[in-house]
Amino acid sequence: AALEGVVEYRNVTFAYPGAESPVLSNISFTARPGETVAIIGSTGAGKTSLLSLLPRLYDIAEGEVLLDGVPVSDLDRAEITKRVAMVPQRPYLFSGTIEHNLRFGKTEATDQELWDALQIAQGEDFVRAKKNGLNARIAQGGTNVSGGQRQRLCIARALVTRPKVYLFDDSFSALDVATDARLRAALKRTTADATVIIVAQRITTITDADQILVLDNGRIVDRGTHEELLETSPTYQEIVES
Ligand code: DUT
Ligand code: MG
Repeated sequence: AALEGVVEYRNVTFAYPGAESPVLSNISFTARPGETVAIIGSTGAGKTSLLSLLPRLYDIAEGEVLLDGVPVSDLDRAEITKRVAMVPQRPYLFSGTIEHNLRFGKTEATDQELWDALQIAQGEDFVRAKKNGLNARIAQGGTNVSGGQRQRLCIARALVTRPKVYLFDDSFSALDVATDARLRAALKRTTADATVIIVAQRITTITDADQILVLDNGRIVDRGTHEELLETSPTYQEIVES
């Protein structure tokens, strides 16, 4: 089983180039196909930094990030992006049509696949409402769509690539509670066999995760399910109550 999408971080310590102290220290966890691992923690805790190491946006000095048992430092980025889709915290759209934006990275997708992805991402209605549909134009940086629409288009873009691993960096924060719930229910069906790592602010987004990692100041201070952490983790309790 070479291409399943097993993610393993093994004792990872990471500092940004030129920085004196690490932003992540001794991070270890495994996320397997069919599992959702959630990462929660205050702003600046290192959540985005942690995700960015899998698609090799940065190389690490200590420890290992493994994809299906292979250190990502031994894989080229094109190989990684075939298996791993990351929806960034600040989703980026470029000047062009909605279709161009959705096909980015997967040019051979059919229109039906684009509409299916939009339906799951709860973006179908607003694209259908546009006069030109998939051919409607997006301005540079996506300034002519709302923040929530931008997030949904970037989620749809990730779905189109049919990855083994999904990384969602706070991808649901601009959505209202009802849309967030619908989107996650649809995603859950679609990503049932995939590995999902999700950074979230809203606790309801992650209560059903198989494992929650509580990140504080670059370290995993607690881990477990929602129920376990409610019992054992003061840091988690603080987050839940805030
Ligand atoms: N940092 C840098 N350089 C970068 C990005 C971040 O030095 O290019 C620092 C800022 C911060 C730490 O790394 O002290 C962790 O940042 P990160 O963005 O990983 O934190 P977060 O948990 O994702 O914060 P937020 O909830 O605000 O997204
Ligand atoms: Mg972040």
